[in-house]
Amino acid sequence: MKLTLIHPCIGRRRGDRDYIRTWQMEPLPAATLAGLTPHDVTVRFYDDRMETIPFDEPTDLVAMSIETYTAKRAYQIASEYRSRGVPVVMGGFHASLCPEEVARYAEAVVTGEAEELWPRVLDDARHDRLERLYRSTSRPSLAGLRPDRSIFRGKRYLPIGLVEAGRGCHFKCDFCAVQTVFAQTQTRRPPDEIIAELASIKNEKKLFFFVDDNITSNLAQAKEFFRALIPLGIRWVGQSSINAAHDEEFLDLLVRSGCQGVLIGFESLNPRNLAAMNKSFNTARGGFTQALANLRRHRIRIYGTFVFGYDGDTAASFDETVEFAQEHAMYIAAFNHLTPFPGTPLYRRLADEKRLSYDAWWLDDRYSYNLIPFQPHGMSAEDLQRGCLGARRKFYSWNSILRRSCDTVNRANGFMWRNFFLINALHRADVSGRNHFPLGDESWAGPLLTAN
Ligand code: B12
Repeated sequence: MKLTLIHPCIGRRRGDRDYIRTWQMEPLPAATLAGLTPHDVTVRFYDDRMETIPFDEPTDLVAMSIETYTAKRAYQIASEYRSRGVPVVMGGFHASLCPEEVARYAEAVVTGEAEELWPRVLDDARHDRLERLYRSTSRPSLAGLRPDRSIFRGKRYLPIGLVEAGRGCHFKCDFCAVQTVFAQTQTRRPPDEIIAELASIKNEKKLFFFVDDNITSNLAQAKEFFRALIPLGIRWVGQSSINAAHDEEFLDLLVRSGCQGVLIGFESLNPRNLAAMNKSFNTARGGFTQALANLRRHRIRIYGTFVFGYDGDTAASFDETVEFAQEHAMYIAAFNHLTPFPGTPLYRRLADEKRLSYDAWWLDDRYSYNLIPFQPHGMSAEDLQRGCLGARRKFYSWNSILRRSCDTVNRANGFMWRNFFLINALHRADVSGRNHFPLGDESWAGPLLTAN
């Protein structure tokens, strides 16, 4: 049996081959599926972000992982294969959030995690009896997880090793697809298995990215893992909630285990906005100022993420927020507009308030990256869009990059300082590169092939 795994891109401008460089990392969902696939199945993998998919190459089954932003492109790719008689299976976040929609463009849809279901799906495909919907009803154990990274050989990824230590987060932020899909639960891999995986790829990567939604979701387990990590001597970055920054033992272990920086979702400087998104825990124990001072004392670099468009935001919010990120000399930062992902409490609230501007923004031909898919309060959609773009331009201006590069934490070691310039330059280029990036390939012609 021949299986073709595809990682779809968000889209592509007509006639263009370029894709957003800062997003070109090794996709773990594909490696995870390859690792769960029996050895008698021949696996091929194509990354739509960086190579042309050979639709005419013979294959028995195509499998794709789809996110809301990549759904439209995935349906285009599926139409190509399905018109050639090849069955397509889709899974991933968007499939879990809207299985009915996805089922229109695929022979089979898998919701939730693949670990327990994937062998059955393959067996059903082999015997020509694919079911329309496979639902993972409980959280599988992550013990024994072995992503197969051989599928990435020869491709042009950023030189960062992506590894999972756990999945999910216990917080209930109203905008977050993760809390919806994993029902506010978190599962973790046994530390010795993560260490073995890291050791096997340690020589190929200079920096690791633990892709956990919130590596500190269970602080006690995180500490146990960081202790086990110390002897390995790797450099790593990850995503954390701010509450962990108030725990001295945690911060100490973070540094000793090789952590170079953490992504923290600050989201907003406005407590009213934080309350609306169910993220008031951000203001606990001295809030941002105290947390940032603690992180600075331990020389942890910050990737701050901010969101604009909650009802408390005004025209002044953009400058205030960028100045805050600059004042704290954040290594990098993201300034995104609020995005209603289907299935989230936020999406339901905006739908109830009749504030969504499209039936399904991710499929609408009028929609492109950075357009605001809902009606904000306190400013127009255009002002919100301009404000986000302006914030990114200001934070990634050469002046701001240079000033932040002089910060003692950002230049605390040569490796991260050299990378500071590289990463900031990439993000600077992507500010314009992302703007109005199309969803779906603009040069793809023809109607999407639906199942019924
Ligand atoms: C790492 C990461 C990134 C990396 C990209 C990594 C890469 N390889 O290129 C970076 C930082 C670049 C990134 C960028 C973005 N990301 Co991101 N990212 C993640 C993160 C944290 C981890 C992804 C991962 O590798 N997980 C490990 C894999 C193994 O787990 P998994 O994806 O859950 O897969 C399991 C199941 O879902 C299922 N499954 C998945 N696919 C398939 C397919 C089949 C056929 C089957 C059977 C099963 C199956 O089985 C897997 C194993 O159990 C996720 C959150 C998360 N928990 O997944 C967000 C997440 C995927 N990102 C998200 C978003 C919004 C984005 C951006 C749009 C952000 C932005 N505005 O800039 C961009 C878009 C990039 C793009 N698509 O081109 C959202 C997507 C939400 C949604 N509704 O689609 C997520 C869920 C975060 C969130 N909190 O909402 N991201």
